[in-house]
Amino acid sequence: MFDGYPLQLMRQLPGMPFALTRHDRWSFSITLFSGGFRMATIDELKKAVLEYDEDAAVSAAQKCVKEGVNALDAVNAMGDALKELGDQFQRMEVFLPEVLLATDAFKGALAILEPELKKASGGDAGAGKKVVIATVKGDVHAVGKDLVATMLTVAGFQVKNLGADVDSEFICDAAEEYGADIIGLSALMSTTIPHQKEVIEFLKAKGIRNKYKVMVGGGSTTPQWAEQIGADGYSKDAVGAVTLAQNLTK
Ligand code: B12
Repeated sequence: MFDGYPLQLMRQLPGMPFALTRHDRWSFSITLFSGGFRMATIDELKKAVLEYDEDAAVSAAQKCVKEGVNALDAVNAMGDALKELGDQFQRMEVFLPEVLLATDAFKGALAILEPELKKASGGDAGAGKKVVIATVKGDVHAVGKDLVATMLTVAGFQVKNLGADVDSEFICDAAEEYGADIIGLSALMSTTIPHQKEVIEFLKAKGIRNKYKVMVGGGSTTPQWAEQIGADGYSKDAVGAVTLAQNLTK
């Protein structure tokens, strides 16, 4: 590549470094460095979610797969986009329909990235242990809980996803029926985290608290809250949830 005239101009475009090489008087070539290239694709994906554009998110996710972008980095970037959108929502710069469309964009792209997440995971961390997971009563936020369910599944756990806005007693009964080792409880609102406590109280009342490890997560929860309600663990994200689940079932 450098066999022509020794003229090499390095340039740095925002997020995309490249080298411009002159071969002879008439010909040049441009090399895009893959790090920057991949970064640009992740940025594209994040932008698509921020702009609640599902088609753009799906095609950016496809590009990520083609370019071998780390699928987890891509998923995390989409999570950041949703959080950013949440801040915009609080400032009343966007409204519920836009946020809802953004979650569709997230889900569409996640479906493309899921097989890559599977490939990247060792696949046997869960060793067939069973998890029942739900977003608690009164809370419809499902994206984070679904992401945790996906990551647990690709790590080899058997996961029964009960959905969102799920009644506390129903969660306990489902855990019994499924023969779960772990109950995962998601709550994103300060008004709904008390239902995490309620599930634990139901387990106690039924005399089955010790049959299960209970892990909690979601925006409004904290490690202190988990301790206060007598949960067995807390994780702030899906990757941590896998490690936590693994530790809880050792
Ligand atoms: C998307 C969204 C919605 C969507 C949900 C669509 C869906 N099907 O999920 C819609 C538009 C429906 C919605 C509605 C509402 N929302 Co909303 N929403 C959001 C938003 C923007 C993003 C949430 C999200 O998906 N994040 C991306 C995922 C990947 O992150 P995550 O959920 O945090 O999950 C990660 C971790 O928390 C953790 N985790 C999650 N669950 C679990 C479980 C376990 C067991 C473990 C271990 C870990 C874990 O791992 C996940 C992956 O890394 C947040 C903003 C924010 N900052 O969170 C507001 C937010 C949560 N919403 C909020 C509010 C107020 C509402 C509404 C009340 C608005 C209204 N006026 O109607 C309603 C609630 C309706 C109801 N009854 O539930 C507030 C909550 C405030 C509070 N602290 O109480 C927030 C924080 C926005 C804000 N800044 O005001 N919302």
